[in-house]
Parts: sequence; structure tokens; C-alpha cells
Amino acid sequence: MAPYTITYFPVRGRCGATRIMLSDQGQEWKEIVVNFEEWMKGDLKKTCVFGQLPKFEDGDLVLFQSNAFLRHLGRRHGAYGKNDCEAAHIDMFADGVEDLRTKYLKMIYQEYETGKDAYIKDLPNHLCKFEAVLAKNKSGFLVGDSISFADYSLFEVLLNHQVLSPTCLDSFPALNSFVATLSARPKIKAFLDSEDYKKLPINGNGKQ
Ligand SMILES: N[C@@H](CCC(=O)N[C@@H](CS)C(=O)NCC(=O)O)C(=O)O
Repeated sequence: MAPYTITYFPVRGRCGATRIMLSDQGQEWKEIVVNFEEWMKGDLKKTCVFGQLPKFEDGDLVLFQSNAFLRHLGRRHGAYGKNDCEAAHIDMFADGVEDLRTKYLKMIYQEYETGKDAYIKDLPNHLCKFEAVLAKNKSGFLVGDSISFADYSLFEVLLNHQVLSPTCLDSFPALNSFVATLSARPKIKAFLDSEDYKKLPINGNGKQ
């Protein structure tokens, strides 16, 4: 039986990176899909620590906050660095990715029509920071010489940005190569090619 369960709306949303990480780590998981009508009844919401989904279960351990899922899986599956210093850097980059994801989600949900063009214009100013880190590290990963949960998080955010602006990585060779390398990892490739992945919209409002 799958040890992990994700309870979430029918969307990639805040579980995109978790699902990619689980796939790459060769893990199985169960999905409990909550539709809008069910959620609006309010019973499930009352049981969620912050009144929101996604929810992640690892046996008896119940978590909310999608970045906590990634950190937990990082510890469980050896994707949280080789020592405390690497772990601290991984946290730092994961938080940097989260800053970009938050800006992206604000644009998608609050100002898509009025702010999309300005967002895309400003995007290189954010991408260049990650480009510099990857160009310097040389291993192909953000930290050290092995994949971490921050890499999955960055990868997922970059995939979403390539949908928003297909040429956005063209002037960033290290980011381009990072996306190509992770996309070609056999288990990630199989997941990205699957119906389970393709059938879900990126965002809950259909904008991308
Ligand atoms: N910081 C949280 C954000 C969770 C969140 O924004 N959940 C939204 C959907 S993506 C939600 O539950 N919306 C319904 C509601 O607030 O009632 C995380 O990363 O998990």
C-alpha cells in the first residue's frame, strides 16, 4: 500500500513539486481529490490546521503547508544535503523559490489581465539569481552534488514559467540545462508524460 496520501483539489498547484519529487524518488502515493462543492460544505476545511489544502499524510503523520511536505520528503529520502551547511543552503534556496512562486501566484490569481506583461518583463531579474547559483555550483543542482527538495521546487516553478512565457529561459543556459536534465530523469519523464500529470490544470482558476 502507498505510504503517502495527498488530499487536494484537482490541480497541480501547490502539490506540483511534491508529486515530481515522489515520482523521482520512486515512491507511490494515493490521491484524494476534493472538488469545489465538497470543499464548500466546510467540514474538511474545519479539520485542516490552517483551514486550507493540500494535506499530506505519511502513515499517522499528518502535514499541512506544501513546503513542509518537501522538507519531510527531503529528510526521508536523502534529498536534504549531506550536512547541516548544505541543509541550510537548501532551505535558503527553497525559500528563494517560494518567493518567486508567491509572486507568480499573486499575478495568476489577482492580476493576470493587468499584470501578466509586466511580470514577464521583470522575470529575468528573478531568474538571473538562480542562473548564477547553478552556473557557479557546476553539479547541475542548487547545492552540493546531489538532488534536493529545493531542486524539485525550482524545477516545478520553472516548468510553470515556461508555460507562461515559453522563451523565458532562452538567455539562461544553466537554467535551460537544469530543466532539460531534470526533465530527462527517467522517473520524472514518465510522470510528466503521464495522464495523471497532464490532466490537471496548473492553477485552480485555469490561468497559466
Ligand atoms: N501555504 C500553503 C497555501 C495553501 C493554500 O493556499 N491553499 C489553497 C489552495 S492552493 C486553499 O486551500 N484554498 C481554499 C481555501 O482557502 O478555502 C501551502 O503551501 O500549502
